[in-house]
Amino acid sequence: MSVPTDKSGALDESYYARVRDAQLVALWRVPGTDAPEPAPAESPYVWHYDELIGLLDEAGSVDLGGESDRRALNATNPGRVFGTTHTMVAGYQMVLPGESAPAHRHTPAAIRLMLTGRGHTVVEGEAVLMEPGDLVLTPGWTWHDHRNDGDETMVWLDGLDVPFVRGMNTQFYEDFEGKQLQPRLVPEDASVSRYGAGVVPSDESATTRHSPLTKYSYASSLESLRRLREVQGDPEHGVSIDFVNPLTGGPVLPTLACAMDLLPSGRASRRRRHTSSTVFCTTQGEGYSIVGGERLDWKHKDFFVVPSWTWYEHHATGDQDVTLFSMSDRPLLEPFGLYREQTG
Ligand code: GTQ
Ligand code: FE2
Repeated sequence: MSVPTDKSGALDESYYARVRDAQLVALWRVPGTDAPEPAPAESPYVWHYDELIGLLDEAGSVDLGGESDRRALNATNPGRVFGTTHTMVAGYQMVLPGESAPAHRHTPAAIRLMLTGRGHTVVEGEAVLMEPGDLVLTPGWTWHDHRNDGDETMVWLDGLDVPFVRGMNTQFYEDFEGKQLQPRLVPEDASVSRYGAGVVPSDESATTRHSPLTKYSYASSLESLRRLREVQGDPEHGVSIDFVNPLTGGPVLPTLACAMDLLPSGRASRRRRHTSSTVFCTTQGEGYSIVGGERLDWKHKDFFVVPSWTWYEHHATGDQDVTLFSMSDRPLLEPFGLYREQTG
């Protein structure tokens, strides 16, 4: 605003009180109105599996009797009341041998990254076998239940777009009739048979906003990363793959994108930042990341958050090559021209 030089005096507090009483705010007093770039409230943070498994175990021997029939501990960013970022929530879920979590559906979409044990998630009648490192999708408004039919405790990483969906006032939820497990309608891993080999059935077009492939197995992710590393001549900063909808090449879910990085032992990733926020989970190896100037040490099964527009880089320090799974909210930004990234 150009200010003529003959203006004098100032507004007093009674003016601002009257503005407030009229349900208004003076733009010239709104913090951040002229901020040149984002300054997220969220902090970098790491959650360690070895520390948290004790807390999950304690909840394993009691009746939870609460709002959810899921034994899950959601990670709260130190800069927030709820949510690991402003758009996503991540956390560990535990299902004991013989236990199940009854079917329900909700508009928030979820991914599962299997960490220990073996069992099934059933999605819209398709039972999907989950083994460590596997990525399983339970897209928004699809019926899903979980069952541990093995003899080891199952723990996986849940990742959901709940803060985004609630922020848009669009959360809907419903229990499956009788709060039971849903019937199995197609053969086990049917979507892997149809879409899991880099080919798709002829004449099939996308009918949903999410990937029709329910599971991306760790064995095939590792194999893709190995081949990519070889064909790219073992690049200094490792290699990365995006999990995609095989019918569109787009992200696995309309709100969440998933990827996996391979960082060879002793190497470091490029330094980068982007307007999307990211949750990383270590699927193999150990190392540390520098996120917004803070060092976060991690090993197998630990997860950490990189807030939006925050510089980060990863270092693989152990003898083993590192694989890092990640989920991000990038699909929420790209359609609106809000995705930006920098490397350097
Ligand atoms: O397993 O269905 O962490 O509905 C949060 C909401 C897990 C689930 C969460 C959920 C689930
Ligand atoms: Fe759910």
